[in-house]
Amino acid sequence: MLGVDGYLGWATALHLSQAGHDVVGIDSLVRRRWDRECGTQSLTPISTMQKRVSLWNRLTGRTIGWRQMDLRDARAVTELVQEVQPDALIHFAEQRSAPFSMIDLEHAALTQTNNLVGTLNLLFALRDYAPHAHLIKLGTMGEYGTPNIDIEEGFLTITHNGRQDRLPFPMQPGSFYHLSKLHDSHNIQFACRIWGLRATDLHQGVVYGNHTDELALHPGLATRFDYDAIWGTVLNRFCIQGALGLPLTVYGKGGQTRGFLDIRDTVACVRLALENPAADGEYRVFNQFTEQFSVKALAERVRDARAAHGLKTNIVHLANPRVEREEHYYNAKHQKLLDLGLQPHYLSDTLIESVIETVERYAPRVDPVELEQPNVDWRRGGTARWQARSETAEPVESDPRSIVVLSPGRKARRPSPAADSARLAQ
Ligand code: NAD
Ligand code: USQ
Repeated sequence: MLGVDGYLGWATALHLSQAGHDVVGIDSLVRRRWDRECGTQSLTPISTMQKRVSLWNRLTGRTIGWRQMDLRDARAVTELVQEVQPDALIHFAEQRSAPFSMIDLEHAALTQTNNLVGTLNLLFALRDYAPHAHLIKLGTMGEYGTPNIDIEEGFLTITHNGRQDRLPFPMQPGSFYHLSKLHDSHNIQFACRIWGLRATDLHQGVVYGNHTDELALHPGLATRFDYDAIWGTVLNRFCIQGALGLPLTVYGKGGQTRGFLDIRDTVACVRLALENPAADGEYRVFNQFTEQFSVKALAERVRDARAAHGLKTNIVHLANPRVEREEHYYNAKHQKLLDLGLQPHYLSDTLIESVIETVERYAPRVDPVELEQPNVDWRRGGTARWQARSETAEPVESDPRSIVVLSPGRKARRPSPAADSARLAQ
């Protein structure tokens, strides 16, 4: 399990461990460092990996192995695969924020080198030491963009000049982050074709929620939960804005439509892919989401859930910091995981209310500024607010292996405003 310290990686590790799988968790903990750089922190306090895995062991008797490792380190990755001889590699370990990747050249290059080099290292290690292991890679629905035709699951049958072929679906990603996922997809597909590796590329939609059966066992098992303008995803942000009585920030007209899923379905989908592996040489794509919504419709759902308790919520339309279609056709297929037995948890008012309850518990940790305005613009990069933060922030990278050249003008480390995160970080 790669990326085990993250929002989804930790929840999935617990779910698979509970289901009887032997899990070894890997993470470089770089996300905790990126949080310090961005001045952001998880809404829920997250404990160190050592504490979380030992608590899990105490509560359930199950063991999750834990190793700190950077996937960009080819030798470490090779030795890991050689030693562990995994049946499957579940790969969550990437820079996953679209705004982060659009701040400037440094962050775009960091995103793409981190994501592509890590995945390439895994592919070569699999080729040499575990060619039959199943690679389960977290990709994204954002690889497709918003075409004016139905979105298929990875491939499209095309007739051209009287001839027909089944070809990769045409992709139009919407950020340097989303592009990194597409480049990964190409590399993985190529490795399956030339080396006979097997892989499932899970094109996942936007995830919401912070409860699974396993996470609910103890507050010390909590997974991270982001709400800020860099890392927070839209429904999680709306729930948190709503809980605090702040306006819900719809970017532009709000007709942007995306696939969404509950975190309980993320963990179930990964398990389904794991327990129903791709064949040797097969590269397959599952579109991993359960419902599609426009951003505006989501804001209205949150407003209505609060109105049921007599609470008033405003929806504001901010100038869109992203370059994206705000009104468009969207119809994405998502049948393959249902065929494997997925039983979706559809968006409910209870879910919205349960997130709101979590927010109320941790309200003192919220920085409301993070909920007001976006701080990255797709056309110009980091805004004045971002620039002001980065003047005093810890550098993005301190690793000598980094390929990215840091831009000049970074200053010394500042005391982190995210005091709890820093204390909890290893
Ligand atoms: P996250 O940032 O919470 O977790 C990612 C983890 O990967 C972090 O703990 C980070 O430290 C680790 N990591 C990053 N680069 C690494 C490297 N080079 N070596 C080792 N560890 C590294 O992100 P998340 O929300 O849990 O997302 C997990 C995956 O799912 C990502 O690949 C993301 O693109 C994908 N995804 C997420 C969502 C969502 O809504 N959260 C939706 C679709 C797809
Ligand atoms: N949006 C708002 N208001 C906000 C925040 C976002 O209107 O306050 C809008 C955005 O403009 C966008 C949509 O909501 O149209 C989704 O934005 P997001 O930040 O929730 O999601 P995105 O940037 O696409 O990225 C997230 C995860 C990423 C994952 C992706 C899945 O961070 O890792 O790959 O969702 S998908 O969107 O299907 O590509």
